Amino acid sequence: MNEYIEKLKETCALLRKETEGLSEEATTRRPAPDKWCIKEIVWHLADGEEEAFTIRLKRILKEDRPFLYSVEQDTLARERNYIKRGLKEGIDTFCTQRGVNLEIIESAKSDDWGRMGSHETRGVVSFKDIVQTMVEHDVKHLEQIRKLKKG
Ligand code: NI
Repeated sequence: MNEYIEKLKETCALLRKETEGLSEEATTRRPAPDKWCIKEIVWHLADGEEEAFTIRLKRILKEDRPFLYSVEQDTLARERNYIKRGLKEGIDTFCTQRGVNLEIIESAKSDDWGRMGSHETRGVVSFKDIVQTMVEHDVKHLEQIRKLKKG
């Protein structure tokens, strides 16, 4: 579990590093009309950190097997016009909310890691599963950003 926490702590700095010095054009270029640009990925991470992960972590700790809703991420990216938002603001928002989530995760007792919820699309998930999903989600989107930079 500690290795998950270490991974989750690294993402904020990696996000800053990977996007440092990129032009507006580079951060708003979609590889295909229906694919996200770097700015949309960053804001997806920022909003998802709270709207998906904070909510799930808190509810699974507090409630008895809560039903956890999935988030319509593509819809949100368009509706909220992520591409028009600030990149730095998105990273700052992500980093702040990651701090909140790390506090929740680090203050959870070892028994809490086995608490269960029922996710709308994934089925039965534990607190640990959610944390692992966060780690994998970071890795996936950081990789996506690296690929987009190469063009
Ligand atoms: Ni995602």
